[in-house]
Amino acid sequence: MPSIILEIKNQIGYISLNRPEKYNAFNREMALELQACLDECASNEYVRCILITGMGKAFCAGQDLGEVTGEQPATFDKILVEHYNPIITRIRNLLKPIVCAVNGVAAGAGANIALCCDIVVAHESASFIQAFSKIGLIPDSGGTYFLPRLIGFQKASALMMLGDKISATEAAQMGMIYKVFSETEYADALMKITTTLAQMPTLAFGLTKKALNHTFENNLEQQLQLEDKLQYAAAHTDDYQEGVSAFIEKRNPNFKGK
Ligand code: LHQ
Repeated sequence: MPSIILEIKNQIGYISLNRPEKYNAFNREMALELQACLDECASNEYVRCILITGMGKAFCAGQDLGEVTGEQPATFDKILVEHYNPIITRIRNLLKPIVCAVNGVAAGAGANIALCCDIVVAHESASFIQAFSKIGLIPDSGGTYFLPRLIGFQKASALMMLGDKISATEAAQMGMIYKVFSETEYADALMKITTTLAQMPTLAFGLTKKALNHTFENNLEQQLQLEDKLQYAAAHTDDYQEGVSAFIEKRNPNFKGK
């Protein structure tokens, strides 16, 4: 079985982390496969929304610790530079909406890969652990970038040092994730979110991601200039024409993602 499953249907790329017996912990093969699947979703014009989730009970337990403790452990340098950093930059630079559905525990790099996605939702049984301190490491995979920006410096700092297990409900309450769904709501909610996104103006989403990717570095003037440039691009899409026409004609828009 592949350690990552990619299924494309109804204009949605479904990416499933698939090492359930290891709680979907990442080894090198799996990290490279995830990068390849993200590339496929980026270049495949049919795909207009991506959903990342985990098979089995867990979402992802981060690095497969067996891989870093064996006879020929992968070097740390290689792991960040070749495995996790390219995953995070791909997710942020992929100009389509990426939903992460956290189905169970998300620990270490697994938590931080989830947190860099555009919309993070969770099953009520999910949890988030900055597990790094428990094994003497620092948070990586963008954790020190995204978590303080999501929940504030103080809470991020505490979670990173204490390695507390945060429930999905707490995560939603502190702004770490978008929403948590009960077992009965979960499947329908995922379907609704992804189907809606896949029918919306895809190019405008890509431009929105570009704007959001710079929001924490730019000053107001720079961000206003960036919005101006990106809005100009959005205004030259077919979907903008369609959106305005549909409004004037009092009908639902039929966006094509072009
Ligand atoms: C695992 C793992 C795992 C292998 C569960 N590996 N098997 C970057 C730079 C370089 C090196 C290191 O890493 C990084 C990035 C990182 O991600 S560092 C953080 C690495 N991850 C962790 O430290 C988390 C380790 N796992 C846990 O703390 C627990 O397993 C959690 C809290 C995720 C789940 O706890 P439980 O629900 O009690 O499940 P469990 O511990 O019984 O695990 C279930 C199975 O999954 C078990 O296998 P077994 O054969 O005994 O049933 C675990 O060995 C396996 N597993 N995480 N990371």
